[in-house]
Amino acid sequence: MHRIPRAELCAALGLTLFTSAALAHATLDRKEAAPKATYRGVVQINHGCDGSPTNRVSVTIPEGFVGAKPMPKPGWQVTTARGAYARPYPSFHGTVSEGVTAITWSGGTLPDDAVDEFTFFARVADTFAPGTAVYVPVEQDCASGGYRWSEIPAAGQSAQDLKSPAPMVRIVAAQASAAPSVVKAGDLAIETPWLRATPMGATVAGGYVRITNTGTAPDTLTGASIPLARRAAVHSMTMEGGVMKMAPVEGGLTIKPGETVTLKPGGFHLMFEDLTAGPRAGETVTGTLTFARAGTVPVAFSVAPIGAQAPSPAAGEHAHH
Ligand SMILES: [Cu+2]
Repeated sequence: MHRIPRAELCAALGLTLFTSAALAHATLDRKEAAPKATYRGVVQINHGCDGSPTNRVSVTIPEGFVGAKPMPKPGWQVTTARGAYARPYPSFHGTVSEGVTAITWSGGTLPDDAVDEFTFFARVADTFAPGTAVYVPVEQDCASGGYRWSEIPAAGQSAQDLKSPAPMVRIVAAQASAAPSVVKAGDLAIETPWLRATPMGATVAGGYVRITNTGTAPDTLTGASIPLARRAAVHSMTMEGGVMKMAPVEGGLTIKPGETVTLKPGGFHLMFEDLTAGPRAGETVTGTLTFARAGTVPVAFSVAPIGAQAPSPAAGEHAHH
């Protein structure tokens, strides 16, 4: 087999094809994170160590990424290190002052000529200014050799100039400004559209939303769309002989004047079918709702974790106890 020395391959790709080291090295799949939202950190390991397979990946959780949790990975043991944060952060239940500071996956084997992903979730604190670059150092150890992806570019320097750059994620503006919580469409007020993240391999996803009819004529929700799904339908869910059954709502779901209809788990819902990819917690998925009178309305669905019974709190909507 023709072999290109790995370091040269990285350099060639980095210089000729990519504005950043997108394919080489250790990278983050999601390069933007919003304050007060869940960030899904997907560390991609793109090669081994000069032919040697990777068998340990350790990720340092940056300050301000709160309540980090690893995603278990078949064939790998996961361990976490905990420590004090530099300052306390608000959480759903008061404040948190310590948590997971590093996550290590070990004991697996990732061949040099394959790629794999190591995933964690964390909540992004509201202490970051938009535009801030946050670095996520990664240690990669192979059967023979290893890398420390921990270099941070100095002012005016490009990550491309570094031999072992730390993966970087850019803080963007809080989601609240990007996706208003109430969308007005004619006489309808559409609130908190959300999806539930799906397990690997799932072919359907549930969608939920609250719709209020402020007008004097009824309207009917007849359909919906997201780019991840080929089809969608409005479903009802009913208990029949102790078994939950769902069925398409013939003709769509009518919202009478003055009425608020809430689509939620266990009740009416949007069923997105033939998924081409699963919605992932923390993402925002743009889509549409279609009504008989109000027409097709663009909406942004937030994605809550698998099995969630309610949408993740949006910015400024912390629960009070
Ligand atoms: Cu359904």
